[in-house]
Amino acid sequence: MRIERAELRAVELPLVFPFETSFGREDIKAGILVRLFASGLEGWGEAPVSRAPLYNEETVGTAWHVLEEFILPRLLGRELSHPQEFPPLVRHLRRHHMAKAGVEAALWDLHAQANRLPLAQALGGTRDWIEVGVSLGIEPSIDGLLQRVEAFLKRGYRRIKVKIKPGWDVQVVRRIRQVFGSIRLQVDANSAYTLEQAQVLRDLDDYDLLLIEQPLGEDDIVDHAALQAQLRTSICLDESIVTPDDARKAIALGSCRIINIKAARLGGLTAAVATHDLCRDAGITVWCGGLLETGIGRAANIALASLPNFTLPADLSASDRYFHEDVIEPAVTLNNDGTVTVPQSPGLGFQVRVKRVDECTVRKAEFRPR
Ligand code: OSB
Ligand code: MG
Repeated sequence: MRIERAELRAVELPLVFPFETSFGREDIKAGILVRLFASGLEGWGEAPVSRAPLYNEETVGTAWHVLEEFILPRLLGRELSHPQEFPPLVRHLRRHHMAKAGVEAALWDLHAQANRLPLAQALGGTRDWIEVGVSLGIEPSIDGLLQRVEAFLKRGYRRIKVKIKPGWDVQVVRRIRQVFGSIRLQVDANSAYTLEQAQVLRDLDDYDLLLIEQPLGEDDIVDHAALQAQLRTSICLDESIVTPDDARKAIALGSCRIINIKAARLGGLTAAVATHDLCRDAGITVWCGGLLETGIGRAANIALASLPNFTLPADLSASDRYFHEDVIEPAVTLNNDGTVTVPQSPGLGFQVRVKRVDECTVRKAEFRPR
């Protein structure tokens, strides 16, 4: 199909409660939505960038710039027969993975619609429902966090992830275990520690965590290998793995036993599936991460998480965990058994509420072949 026209929107959605990690606090979810028009169809994708370069180096501003000046001009007016033809078109552009991933997701949506396939099936997904957990930020007090944990367990979430940083780690995990017993529990440090602080991470070994996510440097795999050798608990890498090849190297070094797969961090769904397959062949556990995406990004994450080697619960919650009002309908809901149903209709499997998207749009532009 020929890509005739593109629309970019920078969006901002207020979060139902602030999300604080070791690198900062977010009150709103920012991002860029990509809408592509081809053969009477429209496809949607999300680049889940933030306003500041805190999780990774990208921002709303950098992604917009690179999309407008470099990525969209490579695509507009071009004839593509499969979304996998897109990554080679932009391979010479270094990094900017979230910007690329937003476009690739819209291409996958178009491709799935054109072939009357649910996106999950187009990607090789096999599950009708996925197990999900909730990711909870740093709170002003441990009691406040315990109340959140209780509320989400009551709603049926199958595992809890809590953000940690020095001073908000062992005592937090100890209290959660005391109050909630043997729930499935994991922690995410977002690079808040150094190898010199390994003792505190070793102390976490007593709490039977599913994993410790990205304890050390955001680009490190060497110190993580040294740390993994000292820990019983599995290290899971997030920030450090930005290409399938990074996964191969981290596995070879023994830097982790688990990998968090995010299509946006890896530059698109194609690279995410490749990383999933590589980890399956290496016997490495993977699960699907999230970046507080709007319903558009989350719909793609649901489809991705339906692939067979995603064996731990995804960081993927119902719409109401993030927003009062999502940009898709129906909203994502949690089943009573702590799962989310994978839609069976073509494409994303959700309707984009363009009116709601309009309300959230803070910048908009349209692009045609030059
Ligand atoms: O490190 O996994 C992370 C959100 C923003 C930035 C980084 C991370 C996260 C999450 C959120 O943990 C998971 C979700 O989307 O529910
Ligand atoms: Mg993480």
